[in-house]
Amino acid sequence: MADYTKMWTDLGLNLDNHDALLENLGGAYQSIFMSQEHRPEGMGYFDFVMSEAHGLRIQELRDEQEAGRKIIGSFCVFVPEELVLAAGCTSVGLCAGADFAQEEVEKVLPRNTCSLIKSFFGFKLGKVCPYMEVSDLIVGENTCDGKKKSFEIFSQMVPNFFQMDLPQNKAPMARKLLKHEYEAFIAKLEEMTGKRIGLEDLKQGIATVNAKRNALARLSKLRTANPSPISGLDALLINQIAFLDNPVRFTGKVNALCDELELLVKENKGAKVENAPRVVISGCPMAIPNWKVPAVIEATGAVIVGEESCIGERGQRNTTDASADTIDGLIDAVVDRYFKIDCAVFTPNQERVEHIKEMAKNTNADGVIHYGLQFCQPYIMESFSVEKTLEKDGVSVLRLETDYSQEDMGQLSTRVEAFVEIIK
Ligand code: BJ8
Repeated sequence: MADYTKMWTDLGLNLDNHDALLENLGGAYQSIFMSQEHRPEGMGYFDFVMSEAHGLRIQELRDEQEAGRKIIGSFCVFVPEELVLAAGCTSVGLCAGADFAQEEVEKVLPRNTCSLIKSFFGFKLGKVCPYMEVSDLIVGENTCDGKKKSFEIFSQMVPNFFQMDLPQNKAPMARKLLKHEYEAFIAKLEEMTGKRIGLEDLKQGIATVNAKRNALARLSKLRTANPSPISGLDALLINQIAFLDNPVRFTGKVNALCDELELLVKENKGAKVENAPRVVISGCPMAIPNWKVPAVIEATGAVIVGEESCIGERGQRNTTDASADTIDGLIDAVVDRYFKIDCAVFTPNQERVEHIKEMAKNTNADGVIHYGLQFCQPYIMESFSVEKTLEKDGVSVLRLETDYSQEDMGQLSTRVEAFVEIIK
């Protein structure tokens, strides 16, 4: 990586903390990703993006800012990238997947807060996240109690914050609320840019995001092959990078990788041996660099064939209908697409269990591992009915509850190994 010290200093990062984070991240990446065998050549691009995630990509975002674009940071797949792009802005994901500055965090948040929330607070307090610092606007959402209450505190730590309310059920009134909130978000974006979003802008925003989702759907489909042509770790990495990279370039690279994977499938070549135990992971999102559980699973020789997660299928499935010829019609189409997301903050949420069943069937999975972050009530509570429903259908389920620390690695490995033994 080139020397980005000046850029990081200008962004207000704490250089010592930041160096420590990059060193840890680099070490974890080498041992988890680069040690894998049979990686497709197309992963080279994604390795490069990761190596430059705090360098070249941030430089690109700053160049975009100089050219007049605004950078919009967010923490949830309910914040529509289509609208951000239509406003001539760029969207970046801010969820973090590692513990940082935990002592400082526990001065402002209760200890029994999920790791995902503690992590983005730690990245802010430790001044180590260039994406947060480069963002012109940060969007928080009212989803789980942890997020909505912690955003009350977080919003005081950043210069420009926008709170989006979100429904908690799928009733017609709830859809109206979602539309209202998306219109308020559009108004905020227009106020920031000083420009009205036009019909063609919105059509283009939808087309760009649809193309990205279609490429990721193509990748998901290729993983249904036996042997799967790509490891679950690499597929997760691509889904994580989807929140950071330029969407058009990213789509091109995912499609190029899929071309290569199609050839591997034809040649019966896989990331793991044929008939390796196949697992679907379901539950809380896994943000960079949260690779702990997938690494434990694939170290057993099993292959992860799908992620029922917002960094994965739940966040990326379904495209937006771009056929309307009015702005209001297109906003309705955006609302319809997002209203289908079956996050566990919704109640009732039977659709999610049905989706997990469907994914397990379509990917020929031998079992489902439910991943819940400690203190995440929505997903951990829902994991009981997921387990019950799937097991009634003959699908084995392992429920894991963990955090971002490495302390439970031994226990996790033992439980996962035992589960893989059962399903193989
Ligand atoms: S749409 S999953 S991205 S809210 S792990 S912070 S739920 S206590 S992240 Fe999410 Fe949007 Fe839903 Fe998806 Fe709360 Fe649970 Fe923590 Fe979580």
